[in-house]
Amino acid sequence: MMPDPTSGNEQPTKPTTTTIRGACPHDCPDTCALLTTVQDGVAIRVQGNPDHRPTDGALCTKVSRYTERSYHSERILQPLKRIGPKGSGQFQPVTWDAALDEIVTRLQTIAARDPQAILPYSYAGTMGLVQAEGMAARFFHRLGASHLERTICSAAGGEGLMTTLGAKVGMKVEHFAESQLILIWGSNSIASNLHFWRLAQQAKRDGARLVCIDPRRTETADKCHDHVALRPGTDAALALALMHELITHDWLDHDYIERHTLGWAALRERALLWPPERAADVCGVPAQQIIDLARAYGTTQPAAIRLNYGMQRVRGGGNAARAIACLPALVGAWRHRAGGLLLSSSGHFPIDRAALHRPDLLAGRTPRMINMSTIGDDLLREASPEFGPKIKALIVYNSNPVAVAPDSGQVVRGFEREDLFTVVLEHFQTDTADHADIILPATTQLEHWDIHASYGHTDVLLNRPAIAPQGQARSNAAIFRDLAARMGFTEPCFQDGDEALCRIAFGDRVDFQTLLDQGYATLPLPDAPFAEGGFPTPSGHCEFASSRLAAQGLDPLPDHLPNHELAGSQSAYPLAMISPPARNFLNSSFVNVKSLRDIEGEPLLEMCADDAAARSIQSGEVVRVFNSRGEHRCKAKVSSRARPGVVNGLGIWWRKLGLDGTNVNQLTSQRLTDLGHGPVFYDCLVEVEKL
Ligand SMILES: Nc1nc2c(c(=O)[nH]1)N[C@H]1C(S)=C(S)[C@@H](COP(=O)(O)OP(=O)(O)OC[C@H]3O[C@@H](n4cnc5c(=O)[nH]c(N)nc54)[C@H](O)[C@@H]3O)O[C@H]1N2
Ligand SMILES: Nc1nc2c(c(=O)[nH]1)N[C@H]1C(S)=C(S)[C@@H](COP(=O)(O)OP(=O)(O)OC[C@H]3O[C@@H](n4cnc5c(=O)[nH]c(N)nc54)[C@H](O)[C@@H]3O)O[C@H]1N2
Ligand SMILES: [Mo]
Repeated sequence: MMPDPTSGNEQPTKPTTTTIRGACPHDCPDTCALLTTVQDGVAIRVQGNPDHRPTDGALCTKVSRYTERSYHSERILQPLKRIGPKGSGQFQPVTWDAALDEIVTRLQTIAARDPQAILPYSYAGTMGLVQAEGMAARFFHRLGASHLERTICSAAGGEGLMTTLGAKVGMKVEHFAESQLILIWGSNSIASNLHFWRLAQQAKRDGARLVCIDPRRTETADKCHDHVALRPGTDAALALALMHELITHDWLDHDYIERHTLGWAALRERALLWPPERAADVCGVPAQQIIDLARAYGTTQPAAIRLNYGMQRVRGGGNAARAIACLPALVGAWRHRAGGLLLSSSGHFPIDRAALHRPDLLAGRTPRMINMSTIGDDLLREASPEFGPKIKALIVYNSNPVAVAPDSGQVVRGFEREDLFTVVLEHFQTDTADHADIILPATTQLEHWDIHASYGHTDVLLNRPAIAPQGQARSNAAIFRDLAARMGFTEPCFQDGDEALCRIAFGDRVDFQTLLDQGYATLPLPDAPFAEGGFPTPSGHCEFASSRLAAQGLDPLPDHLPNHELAGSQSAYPLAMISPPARNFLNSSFVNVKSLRDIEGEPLLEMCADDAAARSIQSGEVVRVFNSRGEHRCKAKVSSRARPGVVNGLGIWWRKLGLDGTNVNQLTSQRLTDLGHGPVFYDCLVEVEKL
């Protein structure tokens, strides 16, 4: 649907030129407001909206190239049907009717025996509430398909935060500009949270101290005053040692602790087990650095923590987030609007999920849950009473699991199953699409309606289509509407159009006219949400000790849980590998945009000089990175960005663009985190050798 030219959204600059307000769809905390310039029906430029405060007129390099992605010569513009073996990438065009008919016939046959043999697989290719699960959830609920447990990104940290603070809420991002001390913890903000970084720089200019806590010396670490280069998976030990120092020096806000926290005596006892020397051993950093950091945190106000998900992709990720989330209450940082912590702001948004997703269509059924982070094993599982039916059909949208899910050797074996019917809704022929039986062409953000919450700021954004759908592309919501009609689902909710779904997402909790008029709407929220306590936990306090966890037989207090795969002199795989995001990619999106791929170059493994020398490896040489799960070949880069004992393989490359048709996930494991059933991408031991 094209925008209504009478709506007032367009500002004609030349007779044929319009500017359309939209939202960046990508999985990033910044959720930018976009202005797309359209000339004669062609989008010629995408810019950040200067009126939208969090965006402030600036976009990252990737998204400023969004037109290059949308008009890419390799866009899938018509439905395709597989003609070669699975994974070969050989397809031929078919009509929409033929594609949809085949899908419906296959799904109906499978559903007649047990609809739970059908599994949706989706994540955050678009974060839009409509093109993500808007119509899809309705479709799969009505069908009675298996539920997907969407854990792949933030489940452990999210669960940790919810346990301690009560919800995925925290500081307003704009107030970081006024902080005097900012801990940038598990976040390469310059790469993955650029608009926060601008605020941190403003604080720095006004005298704030910036501390980066990250195993990798990132470009963000380069620009902070201090860098704590701890071993992956040791953040809880660091947080407990910080508490130890706060306690022994009495840098505590006793009044805040007394009135607004729960479980202080027990936490105090736990923290006193963690003198800095003990944590220094575990974290692999000097004890003095921990002592200095504690002094800074204990004696500077306002002090703010920008926590990000990089620290929770390890066995103890949930506990680490819990421990860190205790810190602001101990020093009373929440009293100030520029103090406290932000991991995610997503819990602030009043999304009407019942109206949007219509769980009532389940009609009392409770389908089994399949964890997206163990898709490799689960695709290969036979039917059993515990597991339920074998997975017979997979509908993938907004995700590229063959590249991004852990243990990809196993994932590929699953996707190669000849008896698995796989449909992939995509823009491009990704590693996952290569394994489809049918590929359906999806619209991009320039071509469809959507509405967005954010996990980094607190504004709702509306995305209007700027151009007509390219080729025969249809929006995800339209595709699920078409499928529903052919399946014979007659409930009126399957008639809702994309714009109507935008209105349903928040109902009257957000003023839709404001969204139409300015493209965004700011949620009315207090500046310092917990200045007077009032945490959204069951007790209303910041819960150092959690009775909910105790009731599940878990430790009520946060603790340091060592990695599943802990480096030790006896291990055949002595190096810890982390695989954080590359700056110019967004997970595996944009890897095929040539101008961005040219900046990133090729898949590389960063190693420190000592680890490289011990293996006679020099920069530019091809290495074999391996463990018991598989091997991945790429070039080595000897770099001070890697700390001793840790190698960094920046992600997430398309497998087919790698030297040997693999990427880093060939090495990662399907084990899960302590809380939230999340993946442990950065809890992964490897060995490296020269080829
Ligand atoms: N350019 C770009 N931006 C992105 C993404 C992208 O792929 N590219 N991904 C998006 C996604 S999906 C998400 S979830 C968000 C957040 O994305 P995150 O994946 O959290 O991304 P980063 O902010 O880069 O944080 C990862 C940082 O954590 C560090 N790290 C790894 N292990 C540990 C550890 O054990 N402890 C600590 N303290 N640090 C550790 C890594 O070295 C890295 O610098 O960003 C989004 N933004
Ligand atoms: N080794 C390692 N692996 C990781 C991570 C890591 O740090 N290290 N990070 C993990 C994290 S945090 C995340 S969030 C996941 C991300 O994993 P995914 O959510 O799978 O993200 P992408 O790889 O960006 O794939 C999204 C796909 O959706 C498609 N897409 C975008 N918009 C639309 C649309 O409107 N319609 C349709 N049909 N398709 C669309 C894009 O073309 C793209 O191929 O990866 C995880 N994997
Ligand atoms: Mo993510």
